[in-house]
Amino acid sequence: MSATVSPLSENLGAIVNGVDLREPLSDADRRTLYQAFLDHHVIAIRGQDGLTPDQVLDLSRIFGPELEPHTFTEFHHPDTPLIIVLSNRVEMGGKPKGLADAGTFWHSDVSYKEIPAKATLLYSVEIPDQGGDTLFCNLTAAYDALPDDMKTRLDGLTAVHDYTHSKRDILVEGKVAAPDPGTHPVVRMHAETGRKAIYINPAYTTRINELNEAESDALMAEIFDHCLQDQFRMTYQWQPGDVLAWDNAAIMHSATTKNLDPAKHRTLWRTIISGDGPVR
Ligand SMILES: O=C(O)CCC(=O)C(=O)O
Ligand SMILES: [Fe+2]
Repeated sequence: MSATVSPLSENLGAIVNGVDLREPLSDADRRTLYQAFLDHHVIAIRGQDGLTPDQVLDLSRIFGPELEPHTFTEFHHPDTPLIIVLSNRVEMGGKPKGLADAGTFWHSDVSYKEIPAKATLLYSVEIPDQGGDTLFCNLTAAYDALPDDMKTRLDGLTAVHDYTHSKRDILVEGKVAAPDPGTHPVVRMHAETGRKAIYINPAYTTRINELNEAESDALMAEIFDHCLQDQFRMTYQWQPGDVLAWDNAAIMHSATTKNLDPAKHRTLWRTIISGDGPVR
């Protein structure tokens, strides 16, 4: 048995079949998974119930050598700080089992830091029969589809990404200290594929540095309207035992867990694969 790759939707993503992640992966399968990640930006491997935390960490390292713990220590997996638990379950005594509403806005993971996350991996432990989809937007295709004059206009612009833009509630509760904002190019060049992608997002990007505030707001609104058209979008419907890995240099995503019925339980494990330097 060896890995095969087929498209997940017209606009982005791929399904990888023919792998059993409970068994050691061959080098050839690891390469196939990584190439599918570069080519399709989001990859899904289904039917992988019963993975251990170590297996999830090993799998995450296909996408980069360094994993990083989430800033929010409260929901680290009991076995390892490199896995954070996302869950709307509440344990006996009222203690939440995980982070209940991570990323319920369009964002690219950790873009607010000088060195953002290269990739993110989610492993679904339990999934409700309805709701809790994750939404994706292909920022590489959105860049390619821009008119040439807009590409020229964006060339050389930089923008500020600030954690406090969308996370004010957590900060007010005093649970985390705000990292210093990051500054990145508005259009980034993928370190491995050389493809360009738009790299601003509604959750964290506060300002295009080279423009005045009104111009910056107007240009960002125009770009977000362009990106969020149906032709660049994919909705991922989870099943238990799914592994999803995505390339934060090529897509943005949004959780929909704010709309989840509290009687329906959703629990995932999440790892963050570190970037290897500033965004270019
Ligand atoms: O729970 C989800 O659907 C996605 C959460 C998210 O944004 C993330 O894990 O980076
Ligand atoms: Fe996210």
